[in-house]
Amino acid sequence: MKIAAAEVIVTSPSRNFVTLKLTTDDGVTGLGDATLNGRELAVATYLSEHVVPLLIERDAHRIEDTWQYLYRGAYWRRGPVTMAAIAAVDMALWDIKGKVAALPLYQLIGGASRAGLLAYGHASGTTLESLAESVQAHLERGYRAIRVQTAVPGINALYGVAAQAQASGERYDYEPAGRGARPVEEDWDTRAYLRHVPKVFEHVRRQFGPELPLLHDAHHRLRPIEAARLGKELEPYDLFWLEDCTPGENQQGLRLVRQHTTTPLAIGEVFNTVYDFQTLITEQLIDYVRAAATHFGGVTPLRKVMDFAATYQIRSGFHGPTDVSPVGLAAQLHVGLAIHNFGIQEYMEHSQATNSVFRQSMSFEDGHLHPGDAPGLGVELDEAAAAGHPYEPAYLPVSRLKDGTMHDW
Ligand code: CS2
Ligand code: MG
Repeated sequence: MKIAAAEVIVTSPSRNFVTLKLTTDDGVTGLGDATLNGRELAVATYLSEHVVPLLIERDAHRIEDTWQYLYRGAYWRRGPVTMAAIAAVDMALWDIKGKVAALPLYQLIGGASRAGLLAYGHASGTTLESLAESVQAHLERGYRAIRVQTAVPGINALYGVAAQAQASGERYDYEPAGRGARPVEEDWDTRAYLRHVPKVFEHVRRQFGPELPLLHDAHHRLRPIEAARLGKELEPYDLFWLEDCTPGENQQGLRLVRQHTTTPLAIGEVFNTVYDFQTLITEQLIDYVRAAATHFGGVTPLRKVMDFAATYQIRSGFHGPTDVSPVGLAAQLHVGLAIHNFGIQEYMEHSQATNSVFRQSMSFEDGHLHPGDAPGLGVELDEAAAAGHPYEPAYLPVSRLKDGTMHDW
């Protein structure tokens, strides 16, 4: 079974997505997600100019060999553009293999280890009251675990707080920065943030009790000693995890954080390969692997990093924002269902427009996700609908300190 055609499809139903569609010589199709938020066209071009020509005539069954060919065969390895492109090929080949076998992907990689995947949703608010309403709305939707983000007095605009989306009746900001040729600028004040966040969790715990798993994302904004302080001050509120407390590049910095706090740590949504996790896993500096199938080279390496993590009792917490397409989400739902060391799955629901372009077999019931039992990944792309949503430039915001200094993501 040979790869006969490969097509890169860029579509923008609520936000931009890059999808690779492979077709075999006997007409089986497979989809892969190559979406890299804010750099979508770089991956689309990498795929169409440098990968698609290499795929034609290859044996569609040789997933591992194709992965190694694209990874080891390029002199300059790794990086988000390269790894998102390889991810799309890997996912599409797994999708094809599942369709040929007439089995959902999770059956090909060991079968289900659980009935469904505990998912967390994103509650946020500009005030403690609107935050509580958002938590309550998530509970009513069935969520059994909730990420909590709030506005901070002294910071004018803060990423991850869905003020506009709530006003317009949508559950989330599908594109927090909105569309445009340049990123919106937000501000940041670490001391104001550190003063406010523990009070927020005190409030939420008092109102919603001790059982509900609560999570928080610091979006890489802190220095190690600041993250250590935040983790320590959040200990009374028993967080499920504190995410991206520091930028992941400074891996030694996590040693300092770990020395001071028992709040569980999750890192890795911007990581591209197992090497980015090597120190964090072997030194047990994190508790959850945040990789996304889409930015980590696909299903094949995601399973491998989770086996590596399992030997250190580290669990999964795969990245599931709306900029991971339904195809990428499906890939990680299959992996999460099959592996033993699943932890939790992030779930930011896609918009109706996105769901009308990508038809999914997955379900969300009683706080748990399941990838469904359609063969392969279980996602179909409506190409006519996709064509009705052309690409538009869109960027995440950037943040600056009060004196104008650019701050970390
Ligand atoms: C966030 C993401 O879901 C998360 O944890 O950090 O919304 C992230 O900011 C975006 O995926 C960036 O594209
Ligand atoms: Mg995050």
